[in-house]
Amino acid sequence: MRLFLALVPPPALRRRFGELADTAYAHCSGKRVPDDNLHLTLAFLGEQPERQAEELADWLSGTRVAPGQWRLDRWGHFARPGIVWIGGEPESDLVQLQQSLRAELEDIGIASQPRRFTPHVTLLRRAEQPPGPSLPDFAEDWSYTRAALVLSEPIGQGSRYTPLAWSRV
Ligand code: 2AM
Repeated sequence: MRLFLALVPPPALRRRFGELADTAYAHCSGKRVPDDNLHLTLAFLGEQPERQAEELADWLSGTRVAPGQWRLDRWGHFARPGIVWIGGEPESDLVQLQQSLRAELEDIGIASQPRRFTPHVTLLRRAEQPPGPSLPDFAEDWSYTRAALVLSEPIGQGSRYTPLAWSRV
């Protein structure tokens, strides 16, 4: 089972991210992430056996994530996979959150990626162009209280994401 830990945006924010994905697509082309799949990855866990997935779900259900607010106000780009994303200040509370989850995962014997974390929400993959200055300014605040353990399954050309467990609030 391919698993990751993520923050999942509430519906109104997801729609707003979807609008930004449309805007990015109009400028950069590539493969737009469907609204249902828009998220922030906190830890990519890779392939895990079913029993490990159950243990992870138990662990996360008993774990509290420090609630926080994240301001997204900039376009970003990872050149190699052609990823266009939105994000914010590189030094946010999310970095501490990612590091503490990574450490807790290590304690229960699970390695996760990435080691160096740039908080971002991927909007496009395999973009033909990087985001340029013609993209509009924006600012969105994301108040988060919990993280999800998400199952990723291939469907057609893309992936289906299904939350399996949530952290305690
Ligand atoms: P990203 O798109 O937000 O950058 C589910 O597959 C999520 O896990 C993806 O959205 C991707 O995050 C992240 N991911 C996939 N493969 C990964 C890898 N090898 N290392 C780190 N993160 C990965």
